[in-house]
Amino acid sequence: MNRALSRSVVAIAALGAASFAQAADIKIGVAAALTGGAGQYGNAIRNGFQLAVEEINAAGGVNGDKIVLQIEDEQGKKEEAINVFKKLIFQDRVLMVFGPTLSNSAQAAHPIAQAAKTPAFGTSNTADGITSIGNFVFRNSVTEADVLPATIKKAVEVAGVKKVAVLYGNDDVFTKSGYDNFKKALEDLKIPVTTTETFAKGDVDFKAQLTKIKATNPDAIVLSALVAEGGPVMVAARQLGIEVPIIGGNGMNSPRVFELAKDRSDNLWVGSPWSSNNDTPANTKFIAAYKAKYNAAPDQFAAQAYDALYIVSTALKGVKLTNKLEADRLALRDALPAVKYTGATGAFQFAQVKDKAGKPAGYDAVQTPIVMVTRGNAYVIQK
Ligand code: MET
Repeated sequence: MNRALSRSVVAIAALGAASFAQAADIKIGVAAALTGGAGQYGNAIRNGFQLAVEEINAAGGVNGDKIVLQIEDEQGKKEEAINVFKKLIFQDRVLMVFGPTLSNSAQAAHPIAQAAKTPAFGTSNTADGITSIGNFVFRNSVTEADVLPATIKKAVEVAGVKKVAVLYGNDDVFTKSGYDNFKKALEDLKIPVTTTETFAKGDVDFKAQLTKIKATNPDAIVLSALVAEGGPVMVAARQLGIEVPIIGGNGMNSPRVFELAKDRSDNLWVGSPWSSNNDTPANTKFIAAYKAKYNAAPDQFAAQAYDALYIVSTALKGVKLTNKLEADRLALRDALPAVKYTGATGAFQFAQVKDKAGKPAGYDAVQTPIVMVTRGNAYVIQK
């Protein structure tokens, strides 16, 4: 039952009683890439949300109200993300929308939420500029700008990387932003680039680029890719006898790498606030609950979605919902920035960013990344 309807039914039942406290549903939208090349990420995200909503509702919901998730597949395509956002916001009249999975789609869909004064909350978007869209846009995914310098620095310290080749996807908002941030981090650390090569979404043959890269004899390959292309890049590099570390961005932090690259998946460096080896009480509880429910290990994307729903439910506990959608959306927006929460991904808080004109806009995550290296089909923390 939707909120408006359930309230009025209760009102009739109460027969004019002065006050009544009756549970209502809080409808929240989730736009995730459940199919297509980004499906690996989107399914982990959906699982994280579903686990969190079960736990939150079992523990009494939000001040007695139950959260109901409406989950839609945006297929990792920006046109679909726009359609799904419109449907959730205008037709289903959800309180807020999580997602979409890719920054490429968020850049297209979040302006719709901003214009409709509906909170949009990314849990996996890491490209620059997403939260600059406006003050209804939030994310708890840590940006490439924050993670990549830490990853490169660690690889330089530990693996003695002195010069690198760069390979990136030049037709996607996230892979392009990863490239921009890698470039800046390399300049800051005065690491020379031997060559810069590109590929496009859907490419399957990377031999030409990797052959050029091999000829420049780099100490590492810096790779800004989504896993659908990044997994095959790793296989092709190792097949060509390139054994140097591969330094990846957020797209390469997915167990899908192990499915795609199998025994060619070692020596991949990534950074993230979340690690399966981080044995804090909140993370240990999350991993055990996830395994019990799905009979599979969670990943970073599941962890971020799981924490994101707790962040929103923490904000909602301080909000008096009025059943007037516009007011409730604004009240949630106003309550979110102050939330501090320690979950599976560690201690979290928001920081406000500016828009292109320098005016205060949306909210990014403040979290410390951990650097990890793949070994034997696992991400191992690199101290
Ligand atoms: N971080 C990616 C993006 O912003 C999406 C998740 S897959 C790494 O597009």
